[in-house]
Amino acid sequence: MSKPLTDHEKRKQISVRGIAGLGDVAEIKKSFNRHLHFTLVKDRNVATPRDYYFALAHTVRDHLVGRWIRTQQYYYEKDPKRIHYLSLEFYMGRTLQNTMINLGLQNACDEAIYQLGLDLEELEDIEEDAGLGNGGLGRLAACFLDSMASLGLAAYGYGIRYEFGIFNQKITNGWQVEEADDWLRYGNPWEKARPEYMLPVHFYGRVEHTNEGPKWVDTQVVLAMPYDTPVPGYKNNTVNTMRLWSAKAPNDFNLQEFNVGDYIQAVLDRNLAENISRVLYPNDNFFEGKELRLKQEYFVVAATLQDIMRRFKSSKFGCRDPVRTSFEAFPEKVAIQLNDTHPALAIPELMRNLLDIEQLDWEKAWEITTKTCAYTNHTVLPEALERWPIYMFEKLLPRHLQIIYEINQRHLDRVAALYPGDSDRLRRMSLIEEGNPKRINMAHLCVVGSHAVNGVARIHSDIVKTTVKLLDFVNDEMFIRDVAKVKQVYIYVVVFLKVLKGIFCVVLHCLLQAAPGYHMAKMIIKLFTSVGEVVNHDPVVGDRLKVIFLENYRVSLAEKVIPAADLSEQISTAGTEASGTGNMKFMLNGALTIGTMDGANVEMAEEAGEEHLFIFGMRVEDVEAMDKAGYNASEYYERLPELKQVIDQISAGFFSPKEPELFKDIVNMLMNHDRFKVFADYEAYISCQEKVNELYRVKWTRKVIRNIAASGKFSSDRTIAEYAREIWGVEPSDVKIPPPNEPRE
Ligand code: D6G
Repeated sequence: MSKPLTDHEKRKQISVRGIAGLGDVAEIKKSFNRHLHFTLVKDRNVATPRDYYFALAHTVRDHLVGRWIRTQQYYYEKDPKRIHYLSLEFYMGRTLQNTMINLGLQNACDEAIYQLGLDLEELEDIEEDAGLGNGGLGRLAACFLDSMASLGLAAYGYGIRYEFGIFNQKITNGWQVEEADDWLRYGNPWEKARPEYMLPVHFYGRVEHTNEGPKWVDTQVVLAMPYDTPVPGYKNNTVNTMRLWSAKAPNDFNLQEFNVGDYIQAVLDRNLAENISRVLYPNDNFFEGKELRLKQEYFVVAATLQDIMRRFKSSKFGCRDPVRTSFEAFPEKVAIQLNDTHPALAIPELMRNLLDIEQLDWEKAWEITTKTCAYTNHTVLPEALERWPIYMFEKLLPRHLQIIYEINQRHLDRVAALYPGDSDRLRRMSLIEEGNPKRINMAHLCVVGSHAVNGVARIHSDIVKTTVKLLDFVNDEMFIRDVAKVKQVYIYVVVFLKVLKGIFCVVLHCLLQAAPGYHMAKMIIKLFTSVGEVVNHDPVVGDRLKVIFLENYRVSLAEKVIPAADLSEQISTAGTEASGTGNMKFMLNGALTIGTMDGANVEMAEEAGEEHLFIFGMRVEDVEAMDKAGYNASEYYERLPELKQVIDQISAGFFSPKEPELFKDIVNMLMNHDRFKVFADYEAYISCQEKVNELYRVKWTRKVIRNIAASGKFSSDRTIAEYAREIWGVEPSDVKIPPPNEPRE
């Protein structure tokens, strides 16, 4: 019997990475050893695996630097329209492998590391995930940065450099326990701190009315320190920048009039200011309404807009002549894309800059603002919509509140002129919601302040247009006369560059990460693991069926799980999932989908043919009809003996014998107030699963091939090309960056 191949040999055989030049290999080895010595200050006797990872990361990073500097120089020379993607989340995952692939270095690194007696995959596994996101919204932002660079767009990602990203999930006795994600503990070789570009961000204070107009005074200042991460395109020499802001207290923080003499306390209090960028809120699709979160949202927006305006002013089209400041060309040179309402304050902040600092009149400032900003809506679930209490703005952002009031007044004047006497319409369309407390509806602010609004899947765009309160704006021709606001720009999916593994396993798509404190989600995880305990120890099925909860789901785990999956469960009640992102990733990687006609499943079925997916359950119209007629869970419980048995078992403690009442909240929710109406889809789901069973291994692989072949639409490159043309008005690859070391034009 021949010796099994090592991982390195297998990778060489697959040879998907091309042939490494000997010169490249020798250069990488040399650079690796140099970094181990000079950067890590270690020799091979004492170096740890992490030292080797860092030495390799620095080696690969060196290959980015020339291209990065050159790309940025080109942007100043050619002055293309710059695209700014503002997001409170960038779920980047790991960087090393992606960088090697995009620079065409993977084969050479693999060989060099092998010759050094080390293993590339082992080193790759040491890298911490940059977990600066909760899920789909943050991963979307990460994929978009990738695609914008690959398509040669002059793009920037702007966000927050959270010191702690999404928590690490541990499962203890079947329960979720959160641990802090100290991802920067060992340093981050991919980022470059830029203290020289630090900017002030103001909070609190009051508005003073002067002869030159309103002035925001007596504010507290926090500094925003940028950290730049390179974003390489795929083999095109483009390296864009993701700029993440970190909060720093000014050196005189708390040392002025209030704290004279209490130097130690003042230094300790610096933490209060620096807490702004301390931690990512682990809320996916949920609005918590905390003041610290509002500070985060303004912090990123205020720093980013100063940066954008500084670049515009230094551009050819901007205002190099400080006397004849012209912002006419601003929307032709600057696009700002708002990833959900989280950075919505960009709208009043741009207005404030143009009105109070640049001294433009309202009409001009408003025209520039709306032509510059575009908004992507991510959900129609009411609990996720950001509605900030007015009192928080009064205290934290008093000038912005005035501007929002003015935007609202002008907006309602237009509505009133169009629909005289329709006070109910005025109430519905207002940016300010009456009530106790009064609130600002950030989605309304975004729709009114943007030239384009899109959902993340076609069905979602349609739902945003037709059922949400936003309907009032977007269906009104008068309000969309400038630009067609709602466009059907669909979501993306990242192509994970992983070879399909020949493993056949059914991954139960229940990779939940419950936000801490979110009681029901935690209970569901506990139920899941409890069912696993019973099933996995069952004498009959225990060896044939395993229920496994994959702990700490994250980008790097998804890269392994998704290509290994056979069946992808996308089973949201129709109309509730905006798009989904896992659905497309599974499809691209050869899993078949069992799902409802919801989110991107609709377009997946359209591309592959509905017969090649396993579609079941209510359609949006059925759900709407049921909403009108009323949903009664007991009807299904009484009519379907199998369902009744499942619920009775959960209620009676079959899965929690020591604590029979443990899951009573879940049962109560399902029986009495389940707004997702899951029992209504139960029967269809079970019979569809039977179809899945019949087909498994018979005509399965043929369907897999059809699905993969039909999945091209769900590449983020396709989505970004559409955003570029339809929202930002730019052509992909307008700017071509020459290879490094080539003489400049
Ligand atoms: C990145 C790359 C670096 C560049 C810097 C500032 O760190 O080469 O000089 O960004 O770029 P601007 O923010 O001035 O465009």
